[in-house]
Amino acid sequence: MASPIVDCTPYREQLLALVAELPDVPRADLYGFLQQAKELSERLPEQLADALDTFDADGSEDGYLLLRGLPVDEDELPSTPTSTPAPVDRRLLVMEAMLALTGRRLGLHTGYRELRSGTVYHDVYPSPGAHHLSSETSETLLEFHTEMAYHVLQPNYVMLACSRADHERRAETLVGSIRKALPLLDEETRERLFDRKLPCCVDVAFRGGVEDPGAIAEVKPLYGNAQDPYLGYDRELLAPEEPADKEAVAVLSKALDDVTVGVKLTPGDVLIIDNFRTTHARTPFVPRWDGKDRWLHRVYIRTDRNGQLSGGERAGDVVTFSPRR
Ligand SMILES: O=C(O)CCC(=O)C(=O)O
Ligand SMILES: [Fe+2]
Repeated sequence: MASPIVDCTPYREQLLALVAELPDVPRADLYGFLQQAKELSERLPEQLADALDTFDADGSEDGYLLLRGLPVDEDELPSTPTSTPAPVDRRLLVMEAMLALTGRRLGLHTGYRELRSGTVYHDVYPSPGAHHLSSETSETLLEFHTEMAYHVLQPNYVMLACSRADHERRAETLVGSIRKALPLLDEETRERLFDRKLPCCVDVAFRGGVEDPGAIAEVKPLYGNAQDPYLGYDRELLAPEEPADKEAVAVLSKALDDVTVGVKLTPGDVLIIDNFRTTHARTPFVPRWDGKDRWLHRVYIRTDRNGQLSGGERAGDVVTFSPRR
């Protein structure tokens, strides 16, 4: 089985040369920036390009690809942010450039209007008193979720780039892959969950200011090809009602736990999560609020897999919420 880890240390110089051709202030003209990244993504080191193309075409057992040893800002890295979104004039960080170059090889960077003011690049950093469903949590487990499984324009990939790890290097990003979990499911569970719409709540950003709108979406835990299905699984938001559905979701949940793999992101890593075949989580860690806390950069990528694009879209587009039903 192919390793999910691609050692990128041999490509550092070549990648830095591509970074130098990107605009220095990405948010000043994000469309232009991502267009330039698309052109440069044709010149990625061949083995890296092949790994991305293969992952995009076939996915993998693990459901993720980890690019390790990429170039990173070392001395000049600013303090970990304490607010979002980033200032429009913030200079390009090397890890953001990696998300541009490798992400454009895969598809279209997409912003979500209701999330983080519709920005495309998100800083992921701990924040005191974060909502328990938020990526800004730290000392509590961020539970398993398929990113925006309830959104019609659900991203195909979640990409996380690491500029700083947590001080103690404890935080693990967990990935549970349906290709690994499926063999653990009995026939009855598979049949129950396949193509079955279950009530699903949505993240706070998509609640339209209503504290608890309830399960306003419907999500199929398994769908697509019954032999090699897609997964929609959110431990907090999925809200099955019928006893047989609850039971089947519990079996799926256990299987995902049994196959979970943890990745400790370190500076120079880009983690590409196949958001149609996995669910992911993050284990607790202890922030110090000293400007050097854990700092990731996140983008969402859409591709035409499963009809996520209808034609004419551009990288950098911002889409509005429609719940899956
Ligand atoms: O912090 C992490 O490792 C993952 C957080 C997360 O789920 C996300 O940003 O989508
Ligand atoms: Fe996430």
